[in-house]
Amino acid sequence: MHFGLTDEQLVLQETARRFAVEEVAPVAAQYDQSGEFPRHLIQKAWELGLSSTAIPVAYGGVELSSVDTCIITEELAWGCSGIGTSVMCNDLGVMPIIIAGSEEQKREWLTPCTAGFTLISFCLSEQAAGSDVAGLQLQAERDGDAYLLNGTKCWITNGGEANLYTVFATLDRASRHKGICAFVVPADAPGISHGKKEDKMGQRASDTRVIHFDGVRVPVSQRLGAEGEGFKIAMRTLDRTRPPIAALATGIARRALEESVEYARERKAFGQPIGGFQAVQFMLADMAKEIEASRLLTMQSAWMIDQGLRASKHSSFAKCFATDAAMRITTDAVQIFGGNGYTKEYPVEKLMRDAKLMQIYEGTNQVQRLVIARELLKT
Ligand code: COS
Repeated sequence: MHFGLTDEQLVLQETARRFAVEEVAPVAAQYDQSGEFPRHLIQKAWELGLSSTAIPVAYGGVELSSVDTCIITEELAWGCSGIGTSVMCNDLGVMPIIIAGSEEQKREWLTPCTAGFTLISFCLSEQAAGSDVAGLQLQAERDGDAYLLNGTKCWITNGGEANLYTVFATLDRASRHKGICAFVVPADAPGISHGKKEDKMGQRASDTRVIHFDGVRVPVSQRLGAEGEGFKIAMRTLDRTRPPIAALATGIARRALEESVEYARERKAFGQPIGGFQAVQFMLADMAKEIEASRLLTMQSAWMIDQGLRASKHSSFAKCFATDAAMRITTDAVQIFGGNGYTKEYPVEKLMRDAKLMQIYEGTNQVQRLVIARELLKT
């Protein structure tokens, strides 16, 4: 066992870090305030090979390992997790095709994603089916050699910007998870429309929308896997995409610690830098300790995925631990900054708002505990 990065991984980390420091961090507050989507930056990340990282070389992709992807996402989130989420959303979007697509489907749908800048969204959640995926209601009705999709998806990252969607719909709601199918659907298919960009508390640069499907005709050839396999495709996707979410949280937390250390060195109270007081030192020490633990859990789960091992429990360990840690760490960062921390003049209130989403998306942390407990209790 060794914990070092390879020379290639160090280069990758340096590329992502330079992009985060030079291009993302300087504009993070601006996009947070305006809520605009920084499309040119997302495109730049794609051009640097920092997006759609899981697409195999056979289809023109960079085919990075899960560990590599986590190295990138931590750096991007250090700069801005809203922008990081928008960049990494492509891997979530394409994962069902990588996992369940036939050779022909992969050639047809993955190759264009590497030939030119493409955004892909994962359309799973619905207003009444966020945690309860088996309860989703988007209807897929067989119509000759196609399916007609009707219904609405919610909280879709990059929803209004994407060129392609992977969509989960049910043939029969009463069948719960056994009725769900996965489809790949171009965003310009007739019958697709989207709502306004959600006005979110944090990660405001990322585009989050409702997507309506009104009689959208999807050829049978665009179904991924067999009828009824959609639920398992979604679960296997999330097993693979939760470690990068943990890495995003680690990036937010690392930024909060770095800002806090700098502030604790400079800010004076009672005649000395506040870093001289145990009250602040203990908070900094706990932050640093939790960041290390977050990264170790993240990398372990990513490594398991790279070894082809089933990583549901470990992905949930990482996602749950790292995102809860990021919430605590960013809250403590605001505390260390005191009154200044509560203002938009300083960067830590944004980190705290951004961290909150990490405990909710890609499966709430309550769902992660459910996954862990079920794995522990299964016979
Ligand atoms: N990989 C492969 N198969 C899996 C699996 C996984 N990770 N997890 C579950 N399954 C299988 C089960 O083995 C079961 O198979 P059988 O029908 O062959 O027995 C089937 O899928 C149903 O599983 P389960 O009974 O656990 O389903 P539930 O309806 O109880 O749901 C949770 C389980 C809550 C864990 C699931 O709905 C979930 O992850 N929800 C959160 C969704 C989420 O993360 N949303 C975010 C969207 S992206 S921002």
